[in-house]
Amino acid sequence: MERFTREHVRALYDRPLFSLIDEARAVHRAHHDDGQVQLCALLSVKTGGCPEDCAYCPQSSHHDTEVGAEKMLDVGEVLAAAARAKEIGSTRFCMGAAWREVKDGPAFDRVIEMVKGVKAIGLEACVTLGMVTESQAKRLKEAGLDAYNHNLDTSRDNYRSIIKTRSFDDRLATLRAVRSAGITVCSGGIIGMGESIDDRCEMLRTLANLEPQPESVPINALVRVPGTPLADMPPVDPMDLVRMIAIARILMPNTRVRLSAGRTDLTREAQMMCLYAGANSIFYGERLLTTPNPEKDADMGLIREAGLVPEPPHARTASAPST
Ligand code: SAM
Ligand code: DTB
Ligand code: SF4
Repeated sequence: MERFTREHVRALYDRPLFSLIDEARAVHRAHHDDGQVQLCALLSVKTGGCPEDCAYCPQSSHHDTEVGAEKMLDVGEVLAAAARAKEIGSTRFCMGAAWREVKDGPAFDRVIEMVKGVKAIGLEACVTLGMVTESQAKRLKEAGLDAYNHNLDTSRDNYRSIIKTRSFDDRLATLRAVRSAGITVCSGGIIGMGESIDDRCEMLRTLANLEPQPESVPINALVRVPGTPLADMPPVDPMDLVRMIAIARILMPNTRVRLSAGRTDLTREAQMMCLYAGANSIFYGERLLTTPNPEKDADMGLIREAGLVPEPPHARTASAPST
């Protein structure tokens, strides 16, 4: 039996905004230190040339964007970026590769070295590498990996209108492999791709019905990149983002909800509202994977004005779930 029904989630979406935020806020305060925000750094370790056809993505070889296929970074370059991320206050370092799936061999071996190096620097390590098998996930776990990011992106019904080269079930299978290897799961999605409200609710419902629930859920607003099929989508209404975050918070009380891509298009006030509604993590540092993120000084200002502090390293005790 699934824990949350379609109707349950849709009823949350249709609630008056302030009532929804009030509930999200209460859940947030009951389960988290509401004065802290997690800062995560992102680095693209293998950019562009991806065989998948994800309509939103500038790195797909199916779209003609300014992002070309690049060589994989060296371990040294990645660790220098990780050290800098730590210096400016990030506690988690997430490395992305424009791969459909992990293939055993030298490139994967290099990722393993990157994970070990990031852990040695004293950061949480996260990777997002496309599909993985259980044995590959076990190798990542042995290297010390804390989290694997693999987004559902949209609802099952809407999936094929966004991605044709893989299925929603492929996505779920990778999440299972990651979970059974003992790595924490980071999975979320994107709004602003032309999806319906029901699609948004269904995406959150699938995430919330996972057992156990993901330790972190990134909520991205589409970054509209010229050359992608979704380049001309209308901008996301910031209040829709607030609603998504509030619902994620209510459905997944212990989860880290990350206000992810798209912040450069949001006002300071809209971002604050997202943090108020239950987001307790952001990507921090001037770049996401291939697109800009707010300046670090602007983010420090935002955090300070909201009366928050960056989460210190290893704030959670060993007995609490590592998220
Ligand atoms: N190739 C791997 C995969 O797809 O899982 C890892 C990298 S991929 C770039 C990671 C995630 O970035 C995607 O699942 C998607 O949610 C997000 N993403 C990519 N392009 C985006 C865009 N233009 N706007 C918002 N999010 C985006
Ligand atoms: C996630 O949910 N968002 C991040 C991270 N996980 C890997 C990626 C956002 C990418 C935005 C477009 C780009 O910079 O290429
Ligand atoms: Fe490739 Fe990931 Fe971009 Fe899809 S989202 S095209 S799998 S890099």
